[in-house]
Amino acid sequence: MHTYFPEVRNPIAHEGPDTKNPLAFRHYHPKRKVAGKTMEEHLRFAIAYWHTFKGTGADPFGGGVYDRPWNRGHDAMDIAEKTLDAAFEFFVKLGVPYYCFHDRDIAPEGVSLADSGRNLERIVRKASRLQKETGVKLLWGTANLFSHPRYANGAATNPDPRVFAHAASQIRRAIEATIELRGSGYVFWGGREGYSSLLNTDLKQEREQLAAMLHMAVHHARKCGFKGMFFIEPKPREPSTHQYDFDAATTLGFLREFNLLDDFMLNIEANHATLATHSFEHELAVASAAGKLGSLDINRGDPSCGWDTDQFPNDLASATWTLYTLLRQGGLKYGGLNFDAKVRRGSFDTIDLFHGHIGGMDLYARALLIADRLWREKPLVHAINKRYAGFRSGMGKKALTGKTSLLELEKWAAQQGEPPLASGQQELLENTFSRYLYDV
Ligand code: XLS
Ligand code: NI
Ligand code: NI
Repeated sequence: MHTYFPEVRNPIAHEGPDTKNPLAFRHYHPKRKVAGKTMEEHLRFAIAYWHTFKGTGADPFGGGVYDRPWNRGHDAMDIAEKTLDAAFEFFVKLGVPYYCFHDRDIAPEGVSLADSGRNLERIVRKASRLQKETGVKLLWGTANLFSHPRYANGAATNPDPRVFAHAASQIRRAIEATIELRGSGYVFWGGREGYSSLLNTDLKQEREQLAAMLHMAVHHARKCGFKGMFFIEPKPREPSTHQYDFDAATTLGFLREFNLLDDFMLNIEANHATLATHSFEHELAVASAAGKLGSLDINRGDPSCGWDTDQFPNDLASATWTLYTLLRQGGLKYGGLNFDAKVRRGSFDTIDLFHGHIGGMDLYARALLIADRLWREKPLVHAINKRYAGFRSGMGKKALTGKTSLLELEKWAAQQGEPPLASGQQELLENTFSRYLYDV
């Protein structure tokens, strides 16, 4: 059988923290038990098909640079089939349980809606067979509603209902492909669901159009038996100047306003948080506090570069906090940790794809061990419980449960006198966190 990654002869193995082998895991040990589950079950790693197999190295200043062996064939479908073979070889050699795709990543757009649909169906049949053969599963599917010129002014938010209808068709087929491949989620990321000028935009109507599309998508998927979760992936801008799914808080408000909260959770991406001038940790906290943290795109941005650089994650503190947040909320049921990361323009070799993912997997495996300890020993939980203890009884509790009034509180405040100043102890807690990161 043809191999696309001959440099990697065997599946990547766990060799322990001291190994110098760049094609081995130092921390990721899929079957290792942590807090009652295996590492694999906690982390639910997924490969982003678009970056890893369809990425060309293009950036805003230059076109594609990579020469991938799977990208040569006699027509677009031949290339799509080869790419799928390469992808499954990669999944198996890396040992990841999941992958994610857009419809147009796995199958090319045809000359008509029906032709595109046939292309997708053919590739889905092959993917289904490869999934059965390898045990690799689909985490989530989505539709690419941003690359084709027809979507330049939006997909669901396009002023032309004919474009809206094209998007509807793509979403319908992408949902059915996701169901066929037993994906546990379906993602909406709306890069062109936004605007660049208010002079030509009816913002109120565009948001209503988007909500109408989402309602139809849910209705269709449920009718077809989809039991998984829908996700919205917030991003503030790029490619549109202003996107309606700006950040976690904005998106939660949108879902609530249009009565979509029951079927949706959020897919939070690290790099999108950076673009929204939030930290990844902030976005995770907002989503998790609402009970809506469903899935994660674990790349990283570059604060000095204003676009979605989608680099592989390498920050242990951020990864630890991420896993701590997940342990605290009891994990992810439908989603996982999707890399949504790409190698740099100058990283021409296919082996660079392995290095990027191995590093990211090891980082998160190590973070899991630290987060588990932090969650078991609970130094931060104790500090926070102590800090808010006043609200657990007496007048604090009455206030929180709506059983008092401004007047009663005023009387109580007068009785209590000036409250003593209590330190937030941020430095102490930062030291505690660092101790777990580096010393234990
Ligand atoms: C782009 C998004 C995209 C989504 C899927 O910025 O991150 O890759 O994850 O459409
Ligand atoms: Ni993403
Ligand atoms: Ni992104």
